[in-house]
Amino acid sequence: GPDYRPLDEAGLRPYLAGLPAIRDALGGDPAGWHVTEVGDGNLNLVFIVRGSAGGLVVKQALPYVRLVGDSWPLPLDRAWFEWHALSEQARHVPHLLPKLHHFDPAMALMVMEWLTPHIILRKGMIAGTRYPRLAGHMAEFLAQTLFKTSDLHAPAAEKKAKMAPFCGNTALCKITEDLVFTDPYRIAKLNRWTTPQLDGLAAQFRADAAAKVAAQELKWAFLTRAEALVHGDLHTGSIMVTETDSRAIDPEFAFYGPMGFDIGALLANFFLAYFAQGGHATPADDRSDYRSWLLVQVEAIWSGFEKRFLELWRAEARGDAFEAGLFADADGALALDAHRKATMARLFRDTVGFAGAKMVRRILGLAHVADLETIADPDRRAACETQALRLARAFLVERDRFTGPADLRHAAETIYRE
Ligand code: SR1
Ligand code: MG
Repeated sequence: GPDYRPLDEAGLRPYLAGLPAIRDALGGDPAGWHVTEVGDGNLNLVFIVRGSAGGLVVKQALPYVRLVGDSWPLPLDRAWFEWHALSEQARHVPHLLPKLHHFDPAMALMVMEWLTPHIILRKGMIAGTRYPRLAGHMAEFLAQTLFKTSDLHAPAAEKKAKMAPFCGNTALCKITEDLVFTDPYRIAKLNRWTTPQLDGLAAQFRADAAAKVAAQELKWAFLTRAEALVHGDLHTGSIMVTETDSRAIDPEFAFYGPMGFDIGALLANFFLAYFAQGGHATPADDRSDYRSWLLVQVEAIWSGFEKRFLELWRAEARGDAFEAGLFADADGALALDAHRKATMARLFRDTVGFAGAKMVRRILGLAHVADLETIADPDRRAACETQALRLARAFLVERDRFTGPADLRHAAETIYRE
């Protein structure tokens, strides 16, 4: 719109000084505020602004994909989707999100809590840091946000009213539809992999009918199954952590989609980290303890999520799906509970499939992960990526044979050892 202009460090001071509550929160003379641009994601500007009274984060969307440049325009309204997703999630898990202070839709800009001393989880995981509360926090985040925005909890009219605007997040959904579910399985201009050692494997994926059918089946679920408000990009770069605190950030890809997409995205990044750890191993530290910790987290996230989701479903099912009155007798109650467990099993299979798709796209598609990219030796990196792609293919094509997180762990360990 005509009011939009991307801010730089100099432009941010007068802009923020014009917002009385923000000016007070920062404190002191705006000329003395310390401003740094810290965005290291693929799309946006992110500034940390510090004044005498405190610090804040300012995030502003750019009208193009930062990773690629202004040849790839991208709508600014993604800031609207991010703000509204954060606002909805904050109704359910405020303690697992940054606090929100200000939103300017014309500028595609929001002001949020500066999370400090938090770091991006992916960086902590590359360094081999353990986060004892993380799995519990993420299980709670997933269970609460997915259950409470679904037809199990929200009356149909309310859910539809909330969902309607998110149907407009088409540009960001299209990025996922192309980059996650389609491009890695065809010749595409944006595809890249970082060593010629992977040329053969990339060609195999392009010729792999079973993997392509699986990816398209998952894409169809992504396109059609409006189960809940999903974060839409819940990788380990979208989580900020300390040893005791975890916050999910950055839901600009949010829309009403299949629940397994978020859970799968998160678990995929743990498996990528697992194989990448092999590439970061040294003679003094083979990283086996940390690799094992990563797989324990996968089990804890799924198990914690499943337990909490079932608790919520049993205690807070106020939506129009599976109305409690229909199952008031003993037989009905038993049948409903059996169905709840079957639903979790179906959700687990979705999760495994989406995890596979998310792993493939981070190795053969446009946007990669630092866990693997920071392995300097191309032969070692290719070896780790090859292992990750083998597991990803099994997740895609054989997702029905994985019945619980222990199966995932076993499959990852088997491939790592081979
Ligand atoms: C063009 S955007 C590439 C990727 O960055 C974001 O984090 C999403 O994962 C998207 O697919
Ligand atoms: Mg992001």
